[in-house]
Amino acid sequence: MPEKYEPEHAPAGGAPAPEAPSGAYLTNAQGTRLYESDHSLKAGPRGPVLLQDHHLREKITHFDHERIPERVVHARGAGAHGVFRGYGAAGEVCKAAFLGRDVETPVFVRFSTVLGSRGSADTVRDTRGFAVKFYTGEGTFDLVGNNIPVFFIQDALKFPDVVHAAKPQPDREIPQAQSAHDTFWDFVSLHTEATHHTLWNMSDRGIPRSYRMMEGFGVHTFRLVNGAGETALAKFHWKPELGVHSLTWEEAQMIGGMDPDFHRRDLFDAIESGAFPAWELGIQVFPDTPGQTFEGIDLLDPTKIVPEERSPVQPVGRLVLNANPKNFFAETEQVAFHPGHLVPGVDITDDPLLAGRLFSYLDTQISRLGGPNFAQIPVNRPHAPVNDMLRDGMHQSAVHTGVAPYRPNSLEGGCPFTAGADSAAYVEAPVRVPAADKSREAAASFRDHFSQARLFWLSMSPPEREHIIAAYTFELGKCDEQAVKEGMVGVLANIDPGLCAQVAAGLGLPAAEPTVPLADVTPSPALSQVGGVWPVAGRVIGIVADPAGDPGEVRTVRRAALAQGMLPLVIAPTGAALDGDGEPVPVQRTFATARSVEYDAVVLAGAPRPAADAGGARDAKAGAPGAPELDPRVLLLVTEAYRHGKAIAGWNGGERVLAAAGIAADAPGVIVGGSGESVLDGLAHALGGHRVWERFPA
Ligand code: HDE
Repeated sequence: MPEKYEPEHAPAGGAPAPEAPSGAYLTNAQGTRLYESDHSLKAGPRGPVLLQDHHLREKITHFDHERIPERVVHARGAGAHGVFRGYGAAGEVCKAAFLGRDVETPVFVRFSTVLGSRGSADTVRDTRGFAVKFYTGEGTFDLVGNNIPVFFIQDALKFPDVVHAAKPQPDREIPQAQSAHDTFWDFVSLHTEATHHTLWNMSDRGIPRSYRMMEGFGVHTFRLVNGAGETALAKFHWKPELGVHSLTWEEAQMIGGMDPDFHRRDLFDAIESGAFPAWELGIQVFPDTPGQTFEGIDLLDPTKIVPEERSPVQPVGRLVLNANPKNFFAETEQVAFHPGHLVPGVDITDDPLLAGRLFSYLDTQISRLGGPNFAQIPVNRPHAPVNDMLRDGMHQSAVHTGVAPYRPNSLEGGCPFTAGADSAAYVEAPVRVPAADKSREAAASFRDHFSQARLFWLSMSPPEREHIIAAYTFELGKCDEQAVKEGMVGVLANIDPGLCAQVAAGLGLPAAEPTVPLADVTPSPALSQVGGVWPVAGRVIGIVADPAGDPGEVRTVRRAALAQGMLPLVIAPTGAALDGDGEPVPVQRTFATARSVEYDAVVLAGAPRPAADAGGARDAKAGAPGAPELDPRVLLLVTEAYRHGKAIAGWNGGERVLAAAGIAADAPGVIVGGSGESVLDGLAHALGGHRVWERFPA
């Protein structure tokens, strides 16, 4: 009989692992029931604790070992389960079964920041990880990508350098989770292949509004193989159905203080409330020519994109995240991705960055997850049957049978057998390796570090450019070393002299002259986030209610929001439900807990006066001479929302708040008067553009 290890699969939706505790009674780890778990075993109530208390020792010892090393990068993350459904549109270029028409594949996705520790804030300016584990019938496929389509470096050998430079400085371990410090800018100003990625970081892409509203990219060019064995080169893209949307820098900073878990909470709450985030998977396909270039763009260079206008992204399937993890540690923390987890139909290229990753991810799991058997952890178990000859090792949980975990063997009748390409074996594409002398050098095309940064800059709309200038000015302004700032100003001149001049002015430095000819590039409108119209389902709407007003109006607008799939949160002075005729309206936020940055749009369904009681604005006694007519926290909320370009509606008295905040009733993205339903329709219209861009630059 062949030896067989049949893993028990964690079904989609994250069913508990078979080992998860169950039963009515508390037991110790050996299953022995406990009669008491609040007091150590002592020699009398005031006597010494006895060493023989196994329950005490077991509980404390296990607790002492509850932590595992955090990921060296991407330590902070959030995960979710979902389903991927293929469209059957990729068959001509890729034989992978999971891309087949209506084939459904369970997935686990982990989003992350890169630089911060496990407990760091979500809304920092950083690249975001976008890692997807497809549990396909042909084995597990991991697409371990980012929300930025290019990378800082072209060669894996430089990865420790860029990470050491970007992580907190080694002497004082600050700053946490951000690049705004000398060592990062020192490195990227000298290592100019980072210019393109750094520009994306300084753009709005570096501060996403939500994991639900990010694009994802495989970054490297992959090689696809079809049923006839023909190959094509391809880049993977994830397109969010809600569109790409970002925070403003002020919002990001405010949220970092008021809700450091903002993105994690946003993802969890959206899934919990049934607003399932969804993406379309697409591929850009290029002929697999020996040069591995497309219209002059080197496809092996991970600092380069191929503009979508020159090679359209072809949709091949849809991902929906529909279940939250049951246990963060078991699933999100222990999930182990690897770019080398490939399935038949998807192969690698000679991108030197990818080569290093193929080594790194296996290696890192061994130290992080404590040994080589991490594939047996429920979230990592393939859903395809496993029949390997890997044996023993730390944390081995399989009971292997048989005597011949080796090949060839006769004792097990030669089993198990290898498969062929016709029976779904993974067969590497027989690609010719170029004959060349060994050397430590990059291809000449890799030396172009600025043309695509310029392409990105020229593709931005005016408000997006303002944001980029502000981001560089802020980050470089946080550096202490003058030489670092000057060096970076020099780099910016090679992207665009206007960008350079404005950042230099903000730093109080002279602008620099370009040191390379400025590339003549055609902008790519697809890179801009401004101008689209997106669904409003799943967007968060703050509804400010006046308990002294008519709760019926609040109820109407809340229902209208729910009917459009939005996530309405009612904000009132206290948590007491709004009572009146009909069903009471639940209150989710109080004026003490609400802050404008949590909402994508605000509805003022009344004009609440300051409440001197019940946790209201105690310093603003209602009715006192000179006291404000409106609750100052509502004024703050609406002023911020306006400044951040959010849609705002006011009726049922809410117009008065707008007037008091100095916001004109006919300002762009402001909706006044009408019924609860019509107000909501107006709001949805303005919200569909993500922000009221006419209000920028502020
Ligand atoms: Fe990673 N990267 N990386 N990376 N990476 C890790 O693997 C590494 C790179 C990415 O949610 C680590 O399991 C090297 C590019 C994501 O668990 C580690 C190089 C891209 C995640 C590692 C790169 C990524 C990681 C840390 C240069 C986008 C989080 C923990 C050769 C295409 C996955 C771990 C998760 C995580 C190494 C470059 C994406 C150390 C050596 C390019 C999304 O193995």
